[in-house]
Amino acid sequence: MSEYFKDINHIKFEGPESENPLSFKFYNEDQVVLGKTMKEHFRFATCYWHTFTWPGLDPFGGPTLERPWMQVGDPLKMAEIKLDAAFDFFNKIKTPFFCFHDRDIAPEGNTYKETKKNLDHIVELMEKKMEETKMKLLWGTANAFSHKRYMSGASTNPDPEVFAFVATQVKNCMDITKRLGGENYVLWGGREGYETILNTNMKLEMDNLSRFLELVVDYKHKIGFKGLILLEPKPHEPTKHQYDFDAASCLALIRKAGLEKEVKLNIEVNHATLSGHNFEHEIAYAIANNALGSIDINRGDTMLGWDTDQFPNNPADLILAFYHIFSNGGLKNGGFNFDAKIRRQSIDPEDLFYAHIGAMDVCAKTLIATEKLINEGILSKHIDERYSNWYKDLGNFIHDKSTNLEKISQLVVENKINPKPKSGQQELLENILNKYL
Ligand SMILES: [Mn+2]
Repeated sequence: MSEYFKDINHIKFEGPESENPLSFKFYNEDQVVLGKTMKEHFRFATCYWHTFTWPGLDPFGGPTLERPWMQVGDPLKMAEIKLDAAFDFFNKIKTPFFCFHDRDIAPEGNTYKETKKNLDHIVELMEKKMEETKMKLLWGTANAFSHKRYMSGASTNPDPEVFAFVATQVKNCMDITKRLGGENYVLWGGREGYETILNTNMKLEMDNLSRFLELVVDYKHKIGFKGLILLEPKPHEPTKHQYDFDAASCLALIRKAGLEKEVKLNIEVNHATLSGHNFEHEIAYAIANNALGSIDINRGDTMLGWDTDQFPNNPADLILAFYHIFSNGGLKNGGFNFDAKIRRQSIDPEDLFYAHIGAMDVCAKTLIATEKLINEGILSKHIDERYSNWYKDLGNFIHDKSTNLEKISQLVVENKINPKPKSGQQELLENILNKYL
């Protein structure tokens, strides 16, 4: 047990009537919903970066979070204290998984060799902690955006030495992820984009990104890593034009590399909203293209134009995405990772617990509503009916490969086809959805 969280006990399900703020009101890990327990459906993960590494900075202010492992001292010793606190937290909050970037868990050294030595040291301790706590790794990833060497991109950098450096970093992080039994490996581009076309060879940068994906998939097979490789869409931030803007742009990159069977997507709520879509759009788009891998669950703020990464707190923001996820069989290798951070004024150890408890409860509440929505089948009935003519004569005729534009035109003239507009009934459906919330 860590010193930092010593006053907090294991969080238990106590039901909606409980007055204990350090208990689950709706998340009951053993409760069966849609044929599986909540624990099996969500495969919740706590993230290492926001929860243990982020010091409370904003663009105008310095650190507000004075964690013991953020004090001045030997960086490796600090990483050990952080590891202790992180595993104590995982164990008490009961997310069965966690996720990390290589730089979250161990400090960067002066040389690559030194960095690797630091990482190996922490990974060895982490392996023991995982064994003790039965905690599992949902995915690992490499931080290829914080260091200044990546200011002009990682695999899309104009300098091939940076490409080689990030390739080495990712190779090492894939090795670690495999060693720790990680279930997936995530590539978040970070700075895979550009600021101005004035100094950018876009074709070469995109070719290099494609080459990078190829190398990563090739290495995955070489080491026998069984998990999925996931690409995480994010628009803007940090670069003005990101090549991995949204699910559609990521799929274009994946298809360019011919890797649609190998690389899937890690969809994040706040990245979806920043791209001008909503969460359900990105989820439905990924599902329609057989590309949904995993989820970073959080929320943005409609009044702030940046990635605020707040914890989810409203079932209405989640239910349509959940409806699509769970009516399509749910996540398999993936999980719900809390890529979310507390506000910088939430400086107490308890605040980290309140944030995760609230988010897990909101997800549980939404899942229960989603079960009803799926089982009562009202939405699916409306959609089936709206598209039903596609499964009849004309729809079959259009899809028949021997049909061509001439034959279609002929049919329209001969049968005097004259389509009549039909209501989309959006307001009716919004009212129906409201009943479940
Ligand atoms: Mn994310």
